[in-house]
Amino acid sequence: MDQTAKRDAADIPALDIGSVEAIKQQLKSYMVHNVGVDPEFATQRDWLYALAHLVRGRLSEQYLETARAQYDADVRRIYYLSMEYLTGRSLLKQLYDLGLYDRVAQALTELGQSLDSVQEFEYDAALGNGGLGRLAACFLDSMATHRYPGFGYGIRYEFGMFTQRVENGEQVEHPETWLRYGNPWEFERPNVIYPVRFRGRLTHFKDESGQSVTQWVDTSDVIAMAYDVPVPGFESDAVVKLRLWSARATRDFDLRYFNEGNYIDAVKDKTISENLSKVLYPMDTTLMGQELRLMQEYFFVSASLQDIIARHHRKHATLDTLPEKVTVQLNDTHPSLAVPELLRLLIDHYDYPFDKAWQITRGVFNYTNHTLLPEALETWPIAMLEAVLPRHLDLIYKINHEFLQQVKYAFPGQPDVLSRMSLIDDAGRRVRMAHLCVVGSRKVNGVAALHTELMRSHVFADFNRLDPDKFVNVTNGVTQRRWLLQANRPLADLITEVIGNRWTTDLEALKDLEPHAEDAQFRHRFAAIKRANKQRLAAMVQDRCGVSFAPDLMFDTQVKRIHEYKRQLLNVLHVITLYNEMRSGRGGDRQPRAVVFGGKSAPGYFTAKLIIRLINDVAAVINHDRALGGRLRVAFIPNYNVSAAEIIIPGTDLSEQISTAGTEASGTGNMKFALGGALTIGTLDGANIEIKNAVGDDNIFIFGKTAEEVGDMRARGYHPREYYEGNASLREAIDMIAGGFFSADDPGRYLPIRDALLSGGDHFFLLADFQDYVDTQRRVEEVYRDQDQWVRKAVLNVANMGMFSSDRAIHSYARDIWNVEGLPR
Ligand code: B1N
Repeated sequence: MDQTAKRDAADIPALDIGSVEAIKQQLKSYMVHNVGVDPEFATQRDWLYALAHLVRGRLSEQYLETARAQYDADVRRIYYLSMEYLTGRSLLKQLYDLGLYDRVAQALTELGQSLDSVQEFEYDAALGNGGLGRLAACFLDSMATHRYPGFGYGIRYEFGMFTQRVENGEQVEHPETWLRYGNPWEFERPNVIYPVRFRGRLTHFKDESGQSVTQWVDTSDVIAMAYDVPVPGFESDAVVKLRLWSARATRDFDLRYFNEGNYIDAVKDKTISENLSKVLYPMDTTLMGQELRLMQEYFFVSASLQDIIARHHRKHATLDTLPEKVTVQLNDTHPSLAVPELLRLLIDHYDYPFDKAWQITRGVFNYTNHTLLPEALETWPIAMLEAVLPRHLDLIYKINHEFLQQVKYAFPGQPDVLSRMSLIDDAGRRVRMAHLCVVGSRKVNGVAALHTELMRSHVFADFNRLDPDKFVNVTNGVTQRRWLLQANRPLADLITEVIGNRWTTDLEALKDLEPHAEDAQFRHRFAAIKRANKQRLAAMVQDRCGVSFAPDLMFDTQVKRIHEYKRQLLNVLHVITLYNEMRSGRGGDRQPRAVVFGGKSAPGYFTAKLIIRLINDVAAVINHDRALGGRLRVAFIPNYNVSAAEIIIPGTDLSEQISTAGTEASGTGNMKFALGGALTIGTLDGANIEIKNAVGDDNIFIFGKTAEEVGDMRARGYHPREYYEGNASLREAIDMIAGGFFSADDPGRYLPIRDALLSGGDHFFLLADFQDYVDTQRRVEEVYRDQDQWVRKAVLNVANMGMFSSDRAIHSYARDIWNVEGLPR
């Protein structure tokens, strides 16, 4: 090739999408060339695919530019390792990011289509359970927007989070076939493949120089194949790559069996190895110690590290510089095997001695802890690790030996400290993955101030004494592009009209709204937008639940995973109390309200499923009680997911954030609601505390025991029965549930709920917080009745959400943990 030809090939061609006319031409061309359909007969879904392919083409241009710039500058790269990415739909996001929204909407209109209806055909990418997965999606958006050299790794699950249907009031799980029509955003990379090894055995021998060498042999291998999804930033021209691994059977494996002539068994075994990326485990903060899950975790970690090393080698001959050029963020302990895996690669494949390899490894990783709930802390049985990953277990023992030497030196004569800090549990049967992460990481962070404090003082107290600088806080955040600009366009437009659009990339700018809280004209427009959003939510409730919500009701919402610690049951107890007061006229004149619930339960979580059923039973009784005259309505919206959240959150007046203090690490829904102009009723838990500090005590409704008080009660002995016996309305509500008032067809259905509260010990202190909650709900009503005052507070909430942007979170990871700078916007 001569120089001119080379230069020509190096030019990145640009799609012409500069005008409505050009976009129309491109769309028709994509319809013919990529979708293979006559534009005249194309369906709405066909238009979605033509459009998505066009947008993907533009993203690819930007990605290549981004990648070239990063390669040339030899930047320090940030790798985010997460088992979950809860992206939702992407079309509108990409159009906003690329500044194409208006032009594309116009082009579609001129083609006789509508962007609004076409975009509905996109499936939600639900490769995550809840907050942890959604946080990962927000972080990729913020990294791209602020031009950080970020890169995400995960698993391309064929079945993401299940679809929830409600049948006879009960959750029923249905598989989510989101790939049925293909994923138009991804690039399949059949040539980006790595072997991932499992099982086998270890052999030990001495090499020529007398060094002892361990070899891992006779393994069964699976191939990891890459799919790349470009994630654009907002008006930044930068793109972050999300690389998702899919499991394939090795060729070798196929050949062996095919040659033996056992066709059926060969295909069967092939299916078994391809099962690795089949399904997302639908569990949020509760674990299931299944071998397949362990294998998934190792599968994506091993492929990702091999890929990271390959990319490093394109520019650097040695791995000595890995800590300087690479930083890896572990999203909880799910990718914790990355620590022994990098160690293994350095020792077994690149001939580093243990000490040097361990030094490099420790310089690369950081770990984010997302929960302190004991049932969610990962530990794996040693016997399972020995069978599935014998070499890693061997290295974990070596790491532990080294580490405990250091502990002995730091805390002489304290054997109890040694056993508390060990990577192996007291019984010697399980590996503590969180300890492995802490020992293998440069920085460890919690996700809200209280959570980090509890992490330092409780679960990692010994580690904190050993190395206090290791522990830092980075409070979570959410992207204002999705949760305000996209999900609440009318409010976004009003804000921009009044204070300009700087808030889209610097949320602190919202502070300029504060004076407008005193402007009656502004409040009036703000309230009108809320009302329209409530009508949109009411239409969804009508459609999905067949329940009508009048827009002057106060819309009171609790949407999140169903879990005892999140205390949906406390909300139900309040709803029943309100019902009793309304129908007896006992409580005086009450503010009419519509209570919205939504969320999925882990399929095997008996109590959570029973709570869903109770909500639906209570809703049926209340909604059919004509004596109420529509003053109280209750709906459980099935299949809560990102797309549903985009409608539910902006249409809410009151946000329920009522977890037992000390249990919700951060919460991120709390931030989305406040950003959408809802007021919060909440406990002093997770990021609620920081929201309270930001908006001021007068603009939030706080109730309940503090984390410290909860701790004291637990230590001193807690007696839920005393609350039951001492509180008539609480007793009435519980007795109605337990006595079959809401389940006439099966009066004993909810006895397990009464037992969990009374004889079971009420682990989450619902009864202790009940009266304060009910009283605080009264205060909410009083404020709501004074709409002027309510709207003023709502405006002040929005104005003070600046710090809850995922941009702020990412800047703080970059400064305090990663030591990287974004390229200028
Ligand atoms: O992570 C979110 C926090 O805002 C929430 O408070 C927290 O509950 C959530 C095992 C988890 N913690 N742990 C998980 C998810 C899946 C799984 O298999 C645990 N999710 C959270 C973001 O920081």
